[in-house]
Amino acid sequence: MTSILRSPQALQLTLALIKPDAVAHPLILEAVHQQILSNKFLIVRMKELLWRKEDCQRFYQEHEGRFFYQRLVEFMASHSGPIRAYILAHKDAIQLWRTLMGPTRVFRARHMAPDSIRGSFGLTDTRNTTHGSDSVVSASREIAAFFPDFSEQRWYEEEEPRLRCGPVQYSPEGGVHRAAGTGDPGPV
Ligand code: 3AN
Repeated sequence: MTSILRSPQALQLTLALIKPDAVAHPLILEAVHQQILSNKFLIVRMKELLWRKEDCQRFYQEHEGRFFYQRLVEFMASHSGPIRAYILAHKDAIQLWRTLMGPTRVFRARHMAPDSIRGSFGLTDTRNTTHGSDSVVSASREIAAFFPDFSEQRWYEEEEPRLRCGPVQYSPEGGVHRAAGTGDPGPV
């Protein structure tokens, strides 16, 4: 695996997913997007996609054999509708996004973190609105699974220093942040 040199101050990346039930609901989708913006994440990439069953199986491989695995894979696959994937950057992206999501189990989320995303919008333990990477290693693997053309190494060399030092512009049309005033046409 390629090792990536990061300065101590570097922005951290995480993969965030909005699950099909929430993407299908425009008000929930917008509320989650606004939470991302109001918590000062930088949206590095964003896309909506239909997920093939084989991709879901690979992604959730670590849960194979658990009682909820089949249900989870079926739910995330394309017949439930599109999912939205984000690469988010923040100094503490992984932990911050997981805190905003709240606990995995919805009854816990409702009781222990009622204002969290899952506490507010989660329907069941499977339909729990969002996903977030749980470590730096998972984040790299999950980002590569959803954004195969994205080079983390190149991003840390070229985009991260400009985004970290600012100024940064948010484009509501594209739904992503860019370093401002560089003439950068944006990610390719
Ligand atoms: P998280 O998404 O909070 O990191 P993981 O990675 O342990 O949780 O689980 C992946 C997904 O599997 C969860 N988002 C949830 O939909 C489902 N899941 C996990 N644990 C359970 C459970 N005990 N019952 C039902 N579904 C579960």
